[in-house]
Amino acid sequence: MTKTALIVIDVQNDFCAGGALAVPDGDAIVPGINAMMADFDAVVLTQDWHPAGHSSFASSHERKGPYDLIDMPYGPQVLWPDHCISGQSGAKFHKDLHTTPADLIIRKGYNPDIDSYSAFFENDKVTPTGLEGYLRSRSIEKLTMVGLATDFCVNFSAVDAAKLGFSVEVKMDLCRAIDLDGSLAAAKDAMVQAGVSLI
Ligand code: VGL
Ligand code: ZN
Repeated sequence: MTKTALIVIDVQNDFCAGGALAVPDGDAIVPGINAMMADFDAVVLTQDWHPAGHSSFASSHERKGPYDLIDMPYGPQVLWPDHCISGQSGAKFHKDLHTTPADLIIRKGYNPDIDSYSAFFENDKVTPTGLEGYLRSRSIEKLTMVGLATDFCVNFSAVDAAKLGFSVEVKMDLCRAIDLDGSLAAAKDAMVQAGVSLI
């Protein structure tokens, strides 16, 4: 039997109602995610986890505001409001998300100079988080992804996983998007192009 994992992307306070980078209707997905956890061989939760002053924060750049685009050494980067600062309440999981069933909690975005949308690689596309090794050493081949935000961290995680050779599906009704300038439509195209099933 093919071994499966549920990958729950960034269901954290700052991406939910009242958070610093609230994704519209983000909280709505929590009960459905909890209900799916028992159906998988492994459950992995990811946590966006930035040091204060992170290079993806608009506040770290002069004359820039949230949602401006800048060029970083690794390519274009959207600037965000300060969010998911390590150890602070905004970085904690949504209070209703079940964390007990998680086999692994993986953090990303802790490198001050590089953002990390994907759960597999930082935005330089080469620095690994270690998640690939974890899944392979547990012989997991099929991934179902849910969480926040569809057009950023879910998208980048799903595309990287497909490129690495995992079978990947994204359960769209258990994701919510930020949707900046058509980013949701672009993300759907990118995922489909990479061979991800949107279900
Ligand atoms: C995310 C923007 C910045 C996400 C994380 O989880 O989609 N988006 N950091
Ligand atoms: Zn972030």
